[in-house]
Amino acid sequence: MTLAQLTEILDAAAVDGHTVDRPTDSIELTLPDAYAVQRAVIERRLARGESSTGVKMGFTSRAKMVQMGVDDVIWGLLTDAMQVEDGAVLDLGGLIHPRIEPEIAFLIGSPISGRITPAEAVRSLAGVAVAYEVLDSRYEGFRFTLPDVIADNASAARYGCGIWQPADVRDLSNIGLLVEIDGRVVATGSSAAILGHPLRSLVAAARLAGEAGIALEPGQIVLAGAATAALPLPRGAHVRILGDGLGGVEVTTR
Ligand code: OOG
Ligand code: MG
Repeated sequence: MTLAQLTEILDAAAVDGHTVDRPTDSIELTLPDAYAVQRAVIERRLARGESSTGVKMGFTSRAKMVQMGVDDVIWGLLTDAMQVEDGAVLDLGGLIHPRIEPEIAFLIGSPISGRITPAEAVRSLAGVAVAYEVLDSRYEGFRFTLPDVIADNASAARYGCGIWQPADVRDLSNIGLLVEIDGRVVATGSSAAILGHPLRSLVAAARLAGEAGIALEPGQIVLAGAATAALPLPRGAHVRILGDGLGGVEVTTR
């Protein structure tokens, strides 16, 4: 299997919602190869008319590293087709085995790339919001190695953000996060779970952008990574994510 073939296979799998074999079961896939495939999959989507909306960080919390059995921070690329408006109904029809996780989202206000400090990261922001990510690994049972999941765009499927709040007026180090499904609290966590401070995830995103030879641009979003393990997302559910002093975001599935 060539990288071009793998790109086509993973693109089709994400579009129609079917599982595929893990590439590392049959070929050797280096991390740079895996990122090249991830980029090529997204380029196919952009060529079909989608637009880039930012990046998502993965495995920035211990809860996620332990749940998925990997231990390196990665990223995936977001497009407008993955974006869900706050309060909207999300059709899970095209997804395989969706999971939802609570996140903190950053809105970029001025370009960042390469090595920056947390203080520079916060100054680059136009806003911060409570968010969720809907994951849908294209591998059976959400089982993968690091190169597999990177090639599969870090399991990205959908995401939604609450109302943007000013980022520089509050301490983001320990924001309590709560996930409710149908009015019942099903998970709680803290933004501190994200690399000890979610701004570190933004710093890591800028570093990965620098390594990829790009910048995170004004208007783009950075999902900082989940603060808890991901939860199975059923149809017909009303999910609400609340962040202490940061508002919330809601979605209803069908
Ligand atoms: C990979 C994506 C990880 C996060 O927030 O840590 C991720 C997966 O768990 O399938 O999005
Ligand atoms: Mg995530």
